[in-house]
Amino acid sequence: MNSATPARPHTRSQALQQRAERFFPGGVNSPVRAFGAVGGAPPFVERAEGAGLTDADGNRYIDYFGSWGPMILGHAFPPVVEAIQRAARNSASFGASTAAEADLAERVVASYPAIEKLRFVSSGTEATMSAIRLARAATGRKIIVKFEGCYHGHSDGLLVKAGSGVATFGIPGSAGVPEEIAHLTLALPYNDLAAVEAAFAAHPGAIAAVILEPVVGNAGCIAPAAGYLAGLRALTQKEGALLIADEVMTGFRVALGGALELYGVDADLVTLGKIVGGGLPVGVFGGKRCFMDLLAPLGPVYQAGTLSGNPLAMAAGLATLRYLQEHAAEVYPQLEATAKAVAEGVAAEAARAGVALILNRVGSMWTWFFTAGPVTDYAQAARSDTDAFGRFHRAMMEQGVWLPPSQFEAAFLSTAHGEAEVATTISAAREAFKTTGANTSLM
Ligand code: HOZ
Repeated sequence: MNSATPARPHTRSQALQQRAERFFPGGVNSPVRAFGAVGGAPPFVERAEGAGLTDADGNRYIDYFGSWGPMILGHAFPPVVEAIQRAARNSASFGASTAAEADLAERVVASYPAIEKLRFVSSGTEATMSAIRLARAATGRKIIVKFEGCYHGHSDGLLVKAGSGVATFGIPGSAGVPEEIAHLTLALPYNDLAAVEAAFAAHPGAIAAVILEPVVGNAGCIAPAAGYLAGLRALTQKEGALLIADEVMTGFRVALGGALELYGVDADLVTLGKIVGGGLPVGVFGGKRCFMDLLAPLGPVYQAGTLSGNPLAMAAGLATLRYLQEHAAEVYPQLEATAKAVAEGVAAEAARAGVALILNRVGSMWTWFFTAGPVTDYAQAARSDTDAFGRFHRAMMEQGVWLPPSQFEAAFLSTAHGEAEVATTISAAREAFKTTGANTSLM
């Protein structure tokens, strides 16, 4: 922030936060919203349109977290708004099947050859939890391999060495998860195929599945090394374990067919969420028919949900996927160009200011890590200067640029972000690097 710039008012947001603290632990309904890792009062959002958020004090922000991923077409995208309004006129929920469920499933399957059959649920957590249950039932095995810094929602077995808020707040797993359950999860370093080979050798015939974010978003953005995903695919096939690609964050984001399309790999099960619901609560787990048909009522694996396939959520998802699929040839190159311009533009400002910063980017998701080293796994990400990130975050917020409030979360943008947003963001970063420090590490 320029020293001449008056501080933005935050009184309404602060009052709303105090009120919220009476009702919600930490004043929030999801921990990462509390800004605990970056400091500063979290603004309360009043409305959003396109690339912009407006808070309760009337401050405007360029949004680089996009509801943590779903808002790929920008906020209040008219076809999505109209689809929700049309659906709501017919009632918000039936608890019975509608044609829209198969309409949306058709679009998911069209972009994901790995998915032959699927189930809609209401969150990514439900999707990954159900995929794990299915993998255990299909293999008759108990152990799950995950990777340090990957976050697959908050079900008991998947919180071990997790990313996102678990990494942000430095929580070593979670209280309340019985050891017996945590011991069934092996957390290995990401991008290290030899570690996975060693795990299979140490637990012969006991590993049910390997689950990963094929591009990590929840330790900050980390891309898979060349050959890593194909190596995991070959290894799981050889060992009779299932490969679960958790594309809740990357699905319809890094390409229409997500990371599986981008890197040309297959998986046994895939989980999706965020974009597939167009901003409403939707998760998906799907994959090979032989596994999916183990689910009740066809098979013995139980999974259910009153609001699964909710008509409003299906309508929002359909409007979003229809637009993405019909305009893919323009949308994805545009997202790539805009993300490249803003991510590299800010990195260049850091270099000019002498600030050590590593940019990791895959399409329209990226992270500026405040570290000098490369970041290819969680251990390297964790070496980042999180205090410096916090100062940068606060300086950007004061200039109207809302980044995800943690070093261990990916930034996203939408088709509504354009040259004006890019230019404003780069000049805000220039100011932020000036006022928050100009050495190899910010202050
Ligand atoms: N997967 C999202 C963060 N990486 C979820 C956001 C939240 O935890 O609220």
